[in-house]
Amino acid sequence: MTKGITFEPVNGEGLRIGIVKARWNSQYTDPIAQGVLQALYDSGVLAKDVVELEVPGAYEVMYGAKHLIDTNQVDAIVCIGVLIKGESLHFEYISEAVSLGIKDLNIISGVPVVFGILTCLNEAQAEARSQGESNHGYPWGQTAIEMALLCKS
Ligand code: RBF
Repeated sequence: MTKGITFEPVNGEGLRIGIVKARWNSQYTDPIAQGVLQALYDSGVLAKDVVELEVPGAYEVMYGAKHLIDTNQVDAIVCIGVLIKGESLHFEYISEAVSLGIKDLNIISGVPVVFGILTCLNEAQAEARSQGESNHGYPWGQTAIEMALLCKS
């Protein structure tokens, strides 16, 4: 499915998984979220145990994830956002903030938070990483299950 990574089969039944998805670049974040969901269901996670949250942009996914953690709704979270480099410096600032923010949540909260943020130089890269066989959402869903099981072990 994705270059350089393999996953053992796991049983995700009973795990509660959060998906925090940015609406910015939704033509890419929507199929990525579908890929995450497919991985969760393929591993036995029940639909009733999936909490989906939408936020405006990638900068807001950290707050969304923190909210799910603070309200004890989930065992692991996948944050989904797609940043595409533009004319301004926003790409650099938002990418760094989100990367560090998700890192902080992992270290401080004890709930695994998957870095499902694409940082793309152009639309073609975003397209290639969010569609079909190379949709990164599927392995990010598998990662969430593996880390939730690790957390409970
Ligand atoms: N959010 C994204 O998720 N992806 C982007 O590529 C993106 N680019 C942005 C570019 C500019 C110039 C601005 C002002 C915002 C951008 N955002 C993007 C939105 C950002 O993540 C956030 O929602 C807003 O800055 C409000 O906090």
